[in-house]
Amino acid sequence: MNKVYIALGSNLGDRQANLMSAIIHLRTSGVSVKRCSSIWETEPVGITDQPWFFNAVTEAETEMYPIELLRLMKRIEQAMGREHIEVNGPRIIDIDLLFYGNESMQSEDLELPHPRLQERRFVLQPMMELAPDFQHPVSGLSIKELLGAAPPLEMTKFGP
Ligand code: PH2
Ligand code: MG
Ligand code: MG
Repeated sequence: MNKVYIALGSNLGDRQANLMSAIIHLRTSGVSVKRCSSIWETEPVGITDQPWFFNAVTEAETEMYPIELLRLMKRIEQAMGREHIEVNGPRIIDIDLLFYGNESMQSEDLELPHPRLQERRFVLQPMMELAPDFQHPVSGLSIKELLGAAPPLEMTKFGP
């Protein structure tokens, strides 16, 4: 089994239901989701003129190869009705592979670890709840250290 960290984001429709639905899709397709972070409501990064996001990170196990997992994640996005109108624009659901064990790879379709995670407090903060000491396989820095160095972002924990 391979341990993976998957980031979820939504800023259209019922954002909480969309995150839950993505987890159910993963679970029924060979991805054993073990633990989930809190949901965080986060200021949009990049295109700032769009609704705030709900973001969460899950820890999961799978027998799938990275590229199979990526294709599954894209299929789930499609099945949930995601439309690609604008790069980094509003979306019902975004499912991103952050880490696949300690794998590091670069292909046309997939880069591991996720190339922009160090800049993104909206993935580092939720992952901090699950695995603060997990080390980035290339830089060797822990999630805690990466979070300490990440640019500031408005975000609050959603729910109790
Ligand atoms: N995803 C992006 C771009 N900007 N901002 C926030 N707060 N959360 C996201 O999930 C997000 C983003 C591209 O995938
Ligand atoms: Mg993304
Ligand atoms: Mg994506």
